[in-house]
Amino acid sequence: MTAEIPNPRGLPIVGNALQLPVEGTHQFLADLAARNPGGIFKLNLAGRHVVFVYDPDLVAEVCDESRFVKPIDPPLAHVRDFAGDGLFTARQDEPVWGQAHRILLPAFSQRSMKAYFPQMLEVADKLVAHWSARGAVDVTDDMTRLTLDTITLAGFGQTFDSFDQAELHPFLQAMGRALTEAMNRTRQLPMVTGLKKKADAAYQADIAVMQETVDEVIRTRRTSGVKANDLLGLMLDAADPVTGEKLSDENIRNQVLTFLIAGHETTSGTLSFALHLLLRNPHVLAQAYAEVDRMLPGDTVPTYETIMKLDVIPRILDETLRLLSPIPFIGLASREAGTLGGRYEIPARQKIAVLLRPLHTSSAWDDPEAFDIDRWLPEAKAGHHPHGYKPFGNGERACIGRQFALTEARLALALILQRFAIADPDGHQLHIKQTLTIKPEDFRLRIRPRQEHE
Ligand code: MNH
Repeated sequence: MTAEIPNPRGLPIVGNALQLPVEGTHQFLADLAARNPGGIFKLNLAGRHVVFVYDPDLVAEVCDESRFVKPIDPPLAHVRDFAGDGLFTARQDEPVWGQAHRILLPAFSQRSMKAYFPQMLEVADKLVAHWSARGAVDVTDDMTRLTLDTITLAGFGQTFDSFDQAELHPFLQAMGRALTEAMNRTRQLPMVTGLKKKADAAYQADIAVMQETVDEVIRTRRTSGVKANDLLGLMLDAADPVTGEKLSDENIRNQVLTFLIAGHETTSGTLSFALHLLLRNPHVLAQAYAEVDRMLPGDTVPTYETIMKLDVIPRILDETLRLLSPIPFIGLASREAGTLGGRYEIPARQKIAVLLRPLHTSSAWDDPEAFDIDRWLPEAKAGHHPHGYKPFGNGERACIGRQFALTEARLALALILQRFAIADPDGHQLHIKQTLTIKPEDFRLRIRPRQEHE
């Protein structure tokens, strides 16, 4: 028996595209998911038919890499305007994806995380120093300073000194606008995009700003003569063990730009969301303080080993990534025609979007809306649906920076809680800003040094 995939009604030609709000697309899709409890629906977005899935059994099917592959469709096809054939936006059939993946993998081994730790600590200390001089802070901006400086220092051996600047780095402003434009273009008919000359001029200018930043990073390393084993060192010098080829200059530029974006944006969102959720869940915050006081009493300097032994803080991060995953969806496409769930017929090259929040709060979870870090205890984890949680994506195209992000985020949270009492006296209302990823907007926090008051 075959069945129709539920399809909320749209207008002719543009289909459902006009129903997609500019801001809050993730909320619109989450609302549709709530109204379609079967875990699947489809939309016609200006002629692109997309099937949205969030039932964990259906997600298990689309995560089968023999049947589905990551396509570079909008919005990623637009992100490719500036990230080119870097890892994130390379097509699966481009040989350079495999070459770069094999060349860069050693930069993300456990050994490398240990090697990056002093740099991660150096930047986290700057955040602490910055906060120590203040009573109120803009959380999302400072988390962005932290994560951007961490990837540039650990990955490329350079620093943007973001905590010394009142404004966020020009790279970030250009990136934010370019990502927003990439999302706008996803919602427009190509004809409309072609008519918007001013938007295109601004887009090209922002891309140029990002590329100049990247070229400067590469030039600085090349002229320094430094031979380092970090991310940039591997990009410049290492050969692919399989083909023996090195990355081209053009591809290195795309990789550096990719890592400058992918290497900070989502980690910054995760840390901001974690602080938001801790303030909403004081009993968990108390557990986190207790852990920090036990493992890092006084102003003990954290070591890599201590950070790896933390238990409460990592579970806070796991649970934050479940409820507020900074990447709202991952895109896939069917290799061949077939059926989903044994009853929904799909053609070859069908575009699929896995909606992460609806997946992460499906009925496969107990009390799905509760912020409960105990679901990440080893005994409880054994009962999870194997495809119910995908904050880092799937398969070969899953996040290469996962351990980097988690190590950096554990350290940052531990240091913040070691040093500061945090409060949001006005009860922060979560406003989410969406570009390609989501982050809290206007999230301000009251902080005071802990030692003096306790
Ligand atoms: Mn990351 C791919 C989530 C941190 C570098 N990342 C992905 C994907 C998700 C993701 C989801 C898959 C996207 C897709 O299927 O289209 N990443 C995260 C999250 C965090 C994160 C939630 C932080 C928390 N990512 C990082 C960090 C780095 C990084 C830190 C680099 C240091 N991520 C990447 C790269 C890819 C990627 C590179 C593309 C990998 C590939 O396709 O080969």
